Amino acid sequence: MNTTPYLEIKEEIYQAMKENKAIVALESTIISHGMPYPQNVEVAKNVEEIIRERGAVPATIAIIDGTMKVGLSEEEIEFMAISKNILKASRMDLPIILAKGFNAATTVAATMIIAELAGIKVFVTGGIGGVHRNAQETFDISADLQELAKTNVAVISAGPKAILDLQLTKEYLETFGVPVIGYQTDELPCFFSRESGINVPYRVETPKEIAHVMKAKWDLGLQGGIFIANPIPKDYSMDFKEINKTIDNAIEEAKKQKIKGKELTPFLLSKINELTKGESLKANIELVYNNAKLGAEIAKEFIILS
Ligand code: PSU
Ligand code: MN
Repeated sequence: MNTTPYLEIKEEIYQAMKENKAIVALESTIISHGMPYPQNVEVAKNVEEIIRERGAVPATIAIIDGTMKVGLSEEEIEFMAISKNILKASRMDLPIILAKGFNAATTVAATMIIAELAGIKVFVTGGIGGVHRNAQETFDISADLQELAKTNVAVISAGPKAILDLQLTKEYLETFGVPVIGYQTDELPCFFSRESGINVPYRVETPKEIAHVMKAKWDLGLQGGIFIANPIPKDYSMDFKEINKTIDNAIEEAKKQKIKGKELTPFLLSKINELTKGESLKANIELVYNNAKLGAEIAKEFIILS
């Protein structure tokens, strides 16, 4: 189904929309740049399955040959996972990638834009981008945060990635009026670990409450998203101090190799995976599954309210 020359919604998802079923958007940067092969394909498929098991419809989003695809076939998921020449698309990249007909994985920011164009309100990811450490000098602040400030999609993640400056990320979200909600937690989870030493402004206990927050925000006409921080399950949570040491080493290595801009996050994730001998990847996979479960429940509750 083509709604604009740029957007293509998979038939199954288009049908689900007509039947007012719960739909959950998923990003593709995590597939193409966030995880190594073959775990990336496995995770991309399992996440969809988890969402289906809960009675919602998954919509993995990516750009293929310059078309924004909402919902991918198995072959397309494999293509995004295996192909070496996939770009990483954030807001700034979209016009060029569409005009030139490139292939690109979508970050949180780009996935939010495309989900909103398609009318999808709930989006599940691993961790959002944020204010990088030392951003005072580098100005490296993920466009994900600005997107949360202006695009009406609820984003479920395991918190900002621990490679970031968590306190500055929290301040930035506050300045731009983005509700930050801890799901069954008072502490801001930070991707690999449940703890960070930083409080969340608000805590909620149920998916239904989150759906009410979404409805209240958008009923008021308040522009922008909602950030739901869902802590990684206890069994997989890594020790905050330990993982921080590893992150410091990875950041040091990035500095040495002069890695900057959009290469930085994928570099750090893969370096940390190497340094933890695969432990961090295991955690990353589990937190994504955990977010998918919550996302499906929120999407179902929101359908009831809307
Ligand atoms: N979550 C993961 N792995 C990832 C990302 C999120 O578990 O690779 C991606 C998201 O797509 C996010 C991006 O938008 O990292 C942030 O990149 P940057 O810091 O360059 O904005
Ligand atoms: Mn950046």
